[in-house]
Amino acid sequence: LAMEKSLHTSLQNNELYLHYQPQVNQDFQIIGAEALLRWQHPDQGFVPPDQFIPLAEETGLILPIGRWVLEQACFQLSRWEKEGLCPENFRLAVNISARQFEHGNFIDSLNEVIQQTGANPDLLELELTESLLISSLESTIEKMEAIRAMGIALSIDDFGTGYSSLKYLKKMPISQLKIDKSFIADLLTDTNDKAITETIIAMANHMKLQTIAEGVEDADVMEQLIKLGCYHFQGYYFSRPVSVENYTELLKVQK
Ligand code: G
Ligand code: G
Ligand code: MN
Ligand code: NA
Repeated sequence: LAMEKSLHTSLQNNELYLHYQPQVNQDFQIIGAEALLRWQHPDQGFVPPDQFIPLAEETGLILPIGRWVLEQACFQLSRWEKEGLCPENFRLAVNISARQFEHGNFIDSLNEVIQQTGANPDLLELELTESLLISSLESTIEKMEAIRAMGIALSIDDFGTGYSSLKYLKKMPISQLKIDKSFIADLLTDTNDKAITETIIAMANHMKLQTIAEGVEDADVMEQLIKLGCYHFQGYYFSRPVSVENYTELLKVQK
């Protein structure tokens, strides 16, 4: 309960901030980033997101917090583009929780943030989890189409760990599947993980969906993914999530 109370005031007290983890192609060029929320608690220090995000979802605080994340990320995206730092086909990915997506105001809120920040929607991507794919199919697809019509891309996060039905996937205006790191960790040694990863990539390629592998921690895994037909990567092998200053520096170095 104390945690809930302090999460409630974390926004006003400027305790939340974003880190950015690079996403790269097979030439190690930065093609994007995932924005990842961080909380520096005044007494408890750093609180990991897998502790406070579920709490934010349960309490509904994910609505104001998620809005703030979207604003921050879009402001930053707008700055990077103005400074000419975004490489071609750059995308900034923002995590959206099911509760946020399903809220009646989500599309309006997204439009407001785009207007307010001057972010280019063509450079923005939303990461959705499979949990929302099981709620009302019709309204989910309608919302997804409205988002796509704005130019924003949609990616399915942690793909393969949730309840996704392939029937739903077929009908959804998705641009990318993000292969969950639990399949990537033992890709070279676990034949089941390899089979699953290979199948996801093959299916995505047939459906003209992009794939990105997360949790890539070494060169051998990257090489195996390339053999399987996945050319976009995120993971500690390339970079941990870093501060906005450090990420901006990486973009400058690449120019
Ligand atoms: O960085 P990592 O420990 O960084 O993040 C843990 C989990 O927290 C990730 O799986 C991610 O889905 C979730 N997460 C991180 N930032 C956000 C955010 O801004 N919004 C939501 N809804 N989830 C986030
Ligand atoms: O939203 P999502 O679950 O995709 O968030 C990505 C999570 O994965 C974050 O917690 C991030 O810190 C973490 N992460 C990113 N790269 C790696 C990696 O190479 N290995 C591991 N174990 N975790 C990673
Ligand atoms: Mn994610
Ligand atoms: Na994930």
